[in-house]
Formats: sequence, C-alpha cells, structure tokens
Amino acid sequence: MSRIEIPQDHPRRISLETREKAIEGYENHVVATAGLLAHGRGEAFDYLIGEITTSQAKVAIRAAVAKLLLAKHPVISVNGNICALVPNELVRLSDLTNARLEINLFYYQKEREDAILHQLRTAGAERVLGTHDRPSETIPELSSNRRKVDSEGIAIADVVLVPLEDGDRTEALRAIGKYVITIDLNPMSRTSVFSNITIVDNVVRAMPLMVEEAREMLTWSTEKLYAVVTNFDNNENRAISINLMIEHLENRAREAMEVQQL
Ligand code: PTJ
Repeated sequence: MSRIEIPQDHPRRISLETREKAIEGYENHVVATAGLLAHGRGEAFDYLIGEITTSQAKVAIRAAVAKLLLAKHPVISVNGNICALVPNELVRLSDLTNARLEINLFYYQKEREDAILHQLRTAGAERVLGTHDRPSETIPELSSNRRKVDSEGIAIADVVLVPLEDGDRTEALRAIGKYVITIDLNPMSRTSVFSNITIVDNVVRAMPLMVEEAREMLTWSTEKLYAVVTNFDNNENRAISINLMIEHLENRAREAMEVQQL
C-alpha cells in the first residue's frame, strides 16, 4: 500500500509509485538498505533511456523468453529489489516457463529471506528454493553470500535469470557454464557485459512484457524458439542500447538549445 497519495496526473507518477514500492519493500525487510541506492542508480539510467522499453529491449526480451522456454532447468534468481517491485510477474513467469524461483541474496539476513518468501507466497508461489533449510552447494570463485545456491536450483540450472544483479556472480555463473540472462538498466555494468542476454530496461516494464511474450511463445516450435536465440548477439544488443541512450541525450540537448534561442 502506497504511503503517499500520488496524483493520477502527476507527470512522474509511475516512477514515484515504483519508488514507493521499493521503500515499502525496505520497511518490510524485503529490500536491503543498499537496494534503495541500487534503485536510485537504476532510476538515473532509466532517465537516460527515456523511461521507455526500447525496440532493442523488446528484441532482448524475446530472446530471453525463448531461451527460458528451451531450457531444461531454468531458474529465476530472486533478490530483494525484484521481489518488492514485481512479485506477481516473478511467479507468473516462473509458472509459464517452468523456471524455479530461488531466493539468492547479496546482503543475507534470515529476516529478509523470510520476508521475501512471504511476499512470493502471497503472490502465489508454491515452491521457493534457496531458503536456509534447503540443501545447498557452493559456487567456486565467489566470495559473497551469493555463492550458496540450492542443490535443486541454480546448482543444476542450465539457464539462470538474474534480474538486477551485482557483477561478481554473473561472471562466476558464466565460469561454471551457466547461460545467464539479466535485466539491467545499465548496459555498461559488469552484469550486463558478462551476461548472455541483457535486457536494458526497467524490471517494472520488462517483467510484465516477458510474461506476455511467454504466454504467446509457449505455442512456438523448438526450431522457431531456437532461431530467435541464435539470431541474438549481446554485444550488438548492448551497443545499440548505449547508442539509443546517446540519441535520447542528443535530442534533449537539441531541445535545450531551442529553448535558449527562444
Ligand atoms: O537483495 P540483495 O541483498 O540480493 O541485494 C540486491 C542489490 C540490488 C542491492 C545488489 O544486487 C546490488 O548491490 O546490486 P548493484 O551492484 O547495485 O547493481 C544493481 C544494478 O541494477 C545496477 O546496474 C542498476 O543500474 C540496476 N537497476 C536498479 N534498479 C533497476 C535496475 N535495472 C532494471 N530495473 C530497475 N528497476
């Protein structure tokens, strides 16, 4: 429940409502303190891309959903921010793609794990991996708390969706042969660079679109899904996304010059 009433006609309504969700998540112990800072960084990058889902992000979303549908053991890694912002979409995407939900926290606290588990269950999740009572394994060469992974989840996964991440784990997951998909507004972050597919978009826009696409693509043949994945090139994807940001900024600069000349 939003703590402040944001007027329907407020020009920055969606951004403010999303911020409220992050704050509420923080108050409920779902979001880490650093999660609020990470959210602010995301907001800044969202500004650079014009707060829209670009045509390029849509291409990446299709490739990501195709890969999840083709996977043998897909897993969606859940941290505090993604859980606070889009819990319902996490559960829907997990159901549609048969991807397991696994809680994996950088700033681990039992209280946070419980709060995230509760939020996922409230959103309809029946099975959640990664909790302290579950069998676990360790990802080599990773020193953060994220090294602990569920034996029936990330440990055996072939494809892992790590929305809104810190870079270390993506690199470590790639090193042990996992195919990594991320959603990150910063196309230059280490996560973006090391992932196989980077969706440069806000999770609040990308996740509902992924659910929509998954519903449609469920009926596609393996060949058609495979073609979508093989035609995708993440280096090109990141370069186009960066250029779209530059283009957006150039347009804003042009507008600023026009205002000066009035
Ligand atoms: O819940 P925990 O303990 O697992 O911690 C989660 C955070 C997010 C705090 C942790 O993973 C972290 O510190 O992440 P970073 O290194 O700050 O990276 C977060 C990335 O997500 C940055 O590149 C941000 O630009 C990006 N980001 C932030 N908000 C959004 C986002 N990308 C897409 N949508 C957003 N809403």
